[in-house]
Amino acid sequence: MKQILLLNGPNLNLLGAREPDIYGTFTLEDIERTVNEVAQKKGYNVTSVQSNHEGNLIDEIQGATGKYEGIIFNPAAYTHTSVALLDAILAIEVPVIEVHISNIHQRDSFRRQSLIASACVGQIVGLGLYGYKLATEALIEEIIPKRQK
Ligand code: CA2
Repeated sequence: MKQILLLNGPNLNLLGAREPDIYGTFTLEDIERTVNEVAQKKGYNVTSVQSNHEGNLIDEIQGATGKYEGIIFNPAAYTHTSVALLDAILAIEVPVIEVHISNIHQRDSFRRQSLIASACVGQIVGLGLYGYKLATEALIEEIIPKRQK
């Protein structure tokens, strides 16, 4: 079966426990289940990785070539700081969709900039859990098939 990588960055393992006004009440497990359900119905398998460590995220991205057809990525706070993640995405051919639960453009000024956005095929913000669902559909229905033409 074709494979997709769902990659979540630092502190997203705390979802559901704190800051529900910003991030909602769903958990990381809910995200992983949702992405899995959508992907499985369309014939894709999902590998889910959450890490609090920048280097682990980079290792996952570097290892994606030949393994995954696409990546759904919420780099959390590293979105706003990591040139290393940008470089890792630029180094692979695998399409990456950037997802944020909150609308980063409505928040603190330092959250308005994404250092990885220019290397991603698209960005979904502010739609909570639904954003992950949309990213899964977009990858499978639109992005991956177009690349294979
Ligand atoms: O909106 C998003 O998805 C973010 O990527 C979430 C990051 C934040 O640094 C980005 O600016 C936007 C933070 C994730 C932390 O998640 C928590 C969840 C519950 C309790 C504490 C943190």
